[in-house]
Amino acid sequence: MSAKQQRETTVDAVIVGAGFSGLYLLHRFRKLGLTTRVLERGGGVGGTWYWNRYPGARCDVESMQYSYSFDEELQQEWHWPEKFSAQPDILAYANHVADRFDLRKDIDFDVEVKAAHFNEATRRWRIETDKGEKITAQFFVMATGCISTAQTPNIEGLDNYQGNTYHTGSWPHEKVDFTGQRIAVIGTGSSGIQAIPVLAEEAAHVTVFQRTPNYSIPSQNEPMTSDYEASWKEKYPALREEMRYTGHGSMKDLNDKPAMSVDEEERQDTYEKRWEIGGAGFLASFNDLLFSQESNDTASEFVRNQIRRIVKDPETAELLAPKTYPIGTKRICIDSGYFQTYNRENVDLVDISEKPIERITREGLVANGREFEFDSIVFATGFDAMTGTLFNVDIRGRNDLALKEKWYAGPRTYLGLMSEAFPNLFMITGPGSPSVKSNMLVSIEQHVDFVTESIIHMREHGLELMEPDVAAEDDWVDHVQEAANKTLFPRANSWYMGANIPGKPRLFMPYIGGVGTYRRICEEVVADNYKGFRFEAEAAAAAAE
Ligand code: NA7
Repeated sequence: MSAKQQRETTVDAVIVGAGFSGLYLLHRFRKLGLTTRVLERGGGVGGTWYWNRYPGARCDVESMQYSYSFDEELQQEWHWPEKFSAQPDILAYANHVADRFDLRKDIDFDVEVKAAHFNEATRRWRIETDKGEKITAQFFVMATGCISTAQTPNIEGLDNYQGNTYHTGSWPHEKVDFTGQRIAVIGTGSSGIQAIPVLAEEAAHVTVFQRTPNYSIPSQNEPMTSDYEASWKEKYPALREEMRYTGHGSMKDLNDKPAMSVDEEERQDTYEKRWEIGGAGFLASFNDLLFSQESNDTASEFVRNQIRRIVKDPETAELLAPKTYPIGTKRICIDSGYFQTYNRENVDLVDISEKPIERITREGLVANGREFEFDSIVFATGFDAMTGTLFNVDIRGRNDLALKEKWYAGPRTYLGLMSEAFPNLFMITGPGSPSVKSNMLVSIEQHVDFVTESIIHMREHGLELMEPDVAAEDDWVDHVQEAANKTLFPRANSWYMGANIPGKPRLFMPYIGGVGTYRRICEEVVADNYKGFRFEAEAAAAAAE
């Protein structure tokens, strides 16, 4: 009998995904004595960092902050080679964590979950995999990440193309050699912006197809210095605790002044300094950049002027300068020499903002009435974010209600953790939680701790099922929208708004009220006897009543 066949098919918990959420969940569930199976679509751990192996892939949060805090020895012993880590280093870290805590033995790789149905009679989830295995579990956790379903646009003729195609979000494991090739890159979000400078160094020619230009700030990445590392490690527990109550779950040094409260000289000076420091801290230059259009305009114009300064060809510079949405309302990009790349002889920019790519041909593609030939096409076209991966599984709760059906007009959750009619289904960093508007590691740890402690609470009180109240959920859904509507975020056609996926409801999916504020709300919910959640006693206990 193979090791896999010996695995139990009735367990306390099934976790989908072995990224940073799934790994930490498994660690905590095990300590609790829960029998747990983790089912992972990929061939290894690491989630996002397993799939996104494109050249130049790098985290846009500093590694001293984008790492686990739950184990003091781990955070003291691990060494990050750079300030902003490259994908291979983050993947190595995920593998180290899996080995260090001996997690692999409860993870099945190369297994895709197809369906999960809640059975009201048995009060258990029945989970079905693509291998035909059926597993019964009391708790079912979707730890599938927020941006894990890669999206290739449905362009006519794609199947006829004779060259190679790649998607940044599902990159081959072996090195792709682009030497001497003419390549197209479609998409200029974070992935395109990171990949283009590296591809341009290798390929004979790169043509970038841009639908919407992005604001990007230099990362000013550098090798980790021992002083900087020590400054974090000396005070790690205290700094981590401070991060948990910040706006975004990271230390950004927010200037507490509004942009228009200072004169033009101070404003420009502030932006200059932040640009020199680099990274997403640029958006913390003033405290109202994401709330006031007037203030935002000054930051947007500063970045446009930086682009005009860097890019030598004025026409290209103008095309690269975003003008149709406020800075920060589409995810800010962090780059290493992106705009400078357009000064290279072997890089061209094609603006497709007016007319989409017409079709893909055997040799290349047609855009703006012009035919291009390419050896390879790289799709850096993003993801069906926040809900896409949840909907890929046929999740059904009470009365056979499909999650996709319940959420047809947009996600409905309480705290981004659970949805009414789906008892004991937890989502890690689900829609309606700070998730992608935060340092993911901080939000992941908070959700994993919340879920684990909820299960401890249930066990201590003889409770079997946990589920939000409809009223609490409705209020939370409204609150998520109210918080978004106080900001400039709804003004952009971003993936936060579902706008990149044809037919997806247009509404802001993450909770923008702040990581610290959200955490306090969760703490109050628990302190108030899990206000907004209802529980059902274990069946035997209920029958005895
Ligand atoms: P993004 O940020 O969604 O970027 C995708 C890019 O692809 C963006 O420029 C899109 O233009 C473009 N796109 C998407 N579909 C098309 C079509 N059909 N034609 C032309 N261009 C298209 O994804 P990334 O992978 O870069 O980044 C995702 C997140 O990963 C990132 O925010 C970080 O959190 C890490 P659009 O702007 O929609 O006009």
